[in-house]
Amino acid sequence: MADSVFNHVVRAPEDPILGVTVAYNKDTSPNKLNLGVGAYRTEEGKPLVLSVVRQAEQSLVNDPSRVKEYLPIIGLAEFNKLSAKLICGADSPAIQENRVTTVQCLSGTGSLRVGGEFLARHYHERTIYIPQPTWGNHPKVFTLAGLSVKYYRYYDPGTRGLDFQGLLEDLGSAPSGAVVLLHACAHNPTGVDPTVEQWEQIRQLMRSKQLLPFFDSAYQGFASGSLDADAQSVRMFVADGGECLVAQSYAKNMGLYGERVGALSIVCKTSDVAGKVESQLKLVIRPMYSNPPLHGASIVATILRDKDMYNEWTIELKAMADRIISMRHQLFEALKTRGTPGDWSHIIKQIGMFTFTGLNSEQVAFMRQEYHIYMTSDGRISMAGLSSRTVPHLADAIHAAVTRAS
Ligand code: PLA
Repeated sequence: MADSVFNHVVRAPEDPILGVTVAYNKDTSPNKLNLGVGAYRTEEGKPLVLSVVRQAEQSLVNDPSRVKEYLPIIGLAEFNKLSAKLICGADSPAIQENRVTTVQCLSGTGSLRVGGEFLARHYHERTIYIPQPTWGNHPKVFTLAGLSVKYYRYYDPGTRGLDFQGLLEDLGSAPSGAVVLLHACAHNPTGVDPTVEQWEQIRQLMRSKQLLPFFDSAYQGFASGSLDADAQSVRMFVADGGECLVAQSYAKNMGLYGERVGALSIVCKTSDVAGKVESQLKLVIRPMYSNPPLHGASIVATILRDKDMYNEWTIELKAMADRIISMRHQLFEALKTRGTPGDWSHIIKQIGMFTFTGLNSEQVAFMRQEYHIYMTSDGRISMAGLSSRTVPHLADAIHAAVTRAS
């Protein structure tokens, strides 16, 4: 023991998001509630496998012609094509003109990482601007990819809304050519998105300064219930003919969390450039994990290629989005009924999976200790983990935290 060559290794802290689940799993209280990680639960508090996903898996399993060969380095060709169409729009000129290269990656995270490594190797400006705040893994992914991370103002805690002026100022003073990470919709953790008019202003500013957009699309369809509405920001940037990167995840919108299925698309000016970019993406991927897994991408391709399955997916997706919105209303009403001090209207105004409550880390710790409710220390709660049954418990906890622990 004493002579281990790893003696000097210090214990690392748990991940700020996934570590919440680790702590939750150790809790023996029957009332415990995990609102940390963004994972959809049913009204019964159970994980959900979409019925259309079960169908797709059945048809895959029943097809004896299917084998387990390696996929190509860039993954399943049909999956890639359909993924680009899903985010850019089926009639996107960029796709018709063959200017989009898409590679299958390990969910959203893997897509961001591959995109980051490509930029670090081949793009002239190594600085990426990410919103303040953002998903906690963003700065780590991009730093390790070899980019240098800077922040732009995004959220105003005073208004619990977008700091649009700050955003425009910070992007306006970024060096020409810098990469800018944008959440396509349902900004994590704030739940605050720009309006379409604001997106248009952001687009004009970024194009005028040659800032390169890198979209993170982890919640397409999950925010509004409409796949098209949630892709609007990306489509505005694709429609102007300029270049951009998009990381897509099927974790939330198809419930394929653990299958690790996602895609990186790079929209280029010409098909010749897109082809060369793709050849270099292969050199990023091959030494990292060689090629991506087959099963998840096959499920997605099965659903996206079939009109009936696709329609069924949109219905199930809308139901998930609607249930989350209904949880927002129930929680808001429950706090109103309790007369909890403060303005809680942001719970119903915010978009997507999370509510950025404004609770501080002491209040979060209090709720964990006294009520066995688990959330990230920044006060973010996953609305998708809530149900009609657990709303009163959460409302009691928030009420107590606000009135006693502050
Ligand atoms: N981008 C954003 C903005 C995300 O919120 C997440 C997941 C990802 C990318 C990556 O997802 P994927 O690799 O699974 O496709 N964020 C979760 C989970 C839901 C996590 O932290 O890993 C969250 O609770 O914030």
